[in-house]
Amino acid sequence: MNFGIELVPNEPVLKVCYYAKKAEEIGADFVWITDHFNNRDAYVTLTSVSMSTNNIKIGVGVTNPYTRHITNTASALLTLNEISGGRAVLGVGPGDTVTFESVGLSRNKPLSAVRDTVHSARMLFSGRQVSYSGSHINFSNIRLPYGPGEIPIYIGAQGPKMLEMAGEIGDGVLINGSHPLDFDFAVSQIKKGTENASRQFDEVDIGAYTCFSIDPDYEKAANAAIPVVAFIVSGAPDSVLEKHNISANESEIISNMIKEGRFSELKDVVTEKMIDRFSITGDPESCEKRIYDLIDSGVTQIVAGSPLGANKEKSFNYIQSIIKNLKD
Ligand code: F42
Repeated sequence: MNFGIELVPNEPVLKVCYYAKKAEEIGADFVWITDHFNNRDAYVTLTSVSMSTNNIKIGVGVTNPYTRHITNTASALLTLNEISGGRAVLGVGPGDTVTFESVGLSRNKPLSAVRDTVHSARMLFSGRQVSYSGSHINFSNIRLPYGPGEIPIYIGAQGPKMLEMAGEIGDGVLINGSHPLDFDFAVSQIKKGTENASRQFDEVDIGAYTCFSIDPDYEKAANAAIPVVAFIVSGAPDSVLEKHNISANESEIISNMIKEGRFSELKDVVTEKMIDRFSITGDPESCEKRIYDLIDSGVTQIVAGSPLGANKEKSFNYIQSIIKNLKD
């Protein structure tokens, strides 16, 4: 069982490094740094994180095939692997459409783009001279001489086809979800993928990339989770809303509030049920119970993501005892 901490570089890099060091100290196995161009750069942050830590695996969680070419991504990962002593991990997904739209990028053929990325990254990581011809990625006679690097590749996935493909070709999968209902389906899709590719199911590390908010005082934990849950509900596809019995109308109201910047009003429309379905929120005991529910659903890596808690510093202490119980 692995435990990861997601850190979003929307605050100064040195602060992110401080929390990454804390993640290592409390026994986490992975620190995942998100990749959005409107936050601080993921690889600059990862480089700094690698210099501030010693053992924890450090992953980009997740990059995409559209804003960065695979040759740049592979070069960054091999460099990170070199300076971190072999701790680099590549997470790749189809990317976030909202940020793409603002720079005129379209998420063309996402499935093939992610598949090409995984295959060509493995070739580039080999350090040999390689060529690749896919439907999204093409290059010839490229050699990254600072390889080889044994760099695991995780796929960020929600959709049925992406999940199945992650089972076929991923070393791991990162699923944005916090509730067992999301994982029953996801795990069966991943299993289908491993069977298609004649792989063992336990070759794939199944990560729950959760919205996590821990505090002995439920109200405080919930208040910290509300903005993140609001973003998740507003961006969730109809199928996901239906699964959790939340109407498209409720989602639209939240979406409009976010667009209009009415953040202080979100607490009136984000319900306790939404918080329950789209986050792990509550006191340490109930958060720990939710983690065990996810493990029962087949999850093998819990990633505690934003906001972590009402008080980030204290959250690490609560998470530490959960990790200790998990590992004992
Ligand atoms: N996105 C970011 O930009 N930055 C991050 O840091 C980030 C972190 C992250 C962590 C975990 C995680 O699960 C997701 C994360 N994301 C992040 C979001 C991620 O990049 C994706 O947006 C998210 O995972 C949603 O992906 P999805 O699996 O739902 O895939 C979408 C594209 C989808 O529609 N998938 C369909 C499916 O069934 O899986 C497949 C669609 C399909 O078949 N497309 C065809 C094809 O060939 O690709 C083309 C169809 C056509 O149009 O012709």
